[in-house]
Amino acid sequence: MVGSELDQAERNAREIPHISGDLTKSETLNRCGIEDAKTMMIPLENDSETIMIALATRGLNPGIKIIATCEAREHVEMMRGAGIDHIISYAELSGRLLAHAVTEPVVVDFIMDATTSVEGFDLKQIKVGEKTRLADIPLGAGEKEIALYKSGRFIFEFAADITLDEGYYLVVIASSC
Ligand SMILES: [Ca+2]
Repeated sequence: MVGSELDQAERNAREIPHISGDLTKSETLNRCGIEDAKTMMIPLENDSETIMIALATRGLNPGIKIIATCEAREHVEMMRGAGIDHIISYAELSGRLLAHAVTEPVVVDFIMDATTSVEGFDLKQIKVGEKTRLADIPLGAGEKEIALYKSGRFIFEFAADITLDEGYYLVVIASSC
């Protein structure tokens, strides 16, 4: 993780390797070993800065996975063009939540809870590394699989004794209550 505004204490607490610095400077990108990195997260509020950093990052590491936030919906396509793999659009997200809040406020509460690990329940993913029976994948106390995912599709109907090939993911809900 790299960023000038990341909460250092939180990063330390979670033991996530991190470097602080100006992302628009190649010195920072080099210092964080961008050429060997697997993932780049760009949580900036300035879309043009995000695009600049993504282009610089992609140039230094063609195989890296880039995740970024997007402030303006009309920049999403541009960000895709800049090689950003996963774009989180606040405008799109808040628009959807607002629309849902009118008719389905419980669903909005569910999404809000799911997106913060501080309280309530949590959602997590488990990657299936090799052919495994679903029943043999160990889950913690209070954890339950709610969906399977493969090749861009979620599967909600599946047998408890299904055998999963490599490439599947489990979406797991973790609740302490
Ligand atoms: Ca939560």
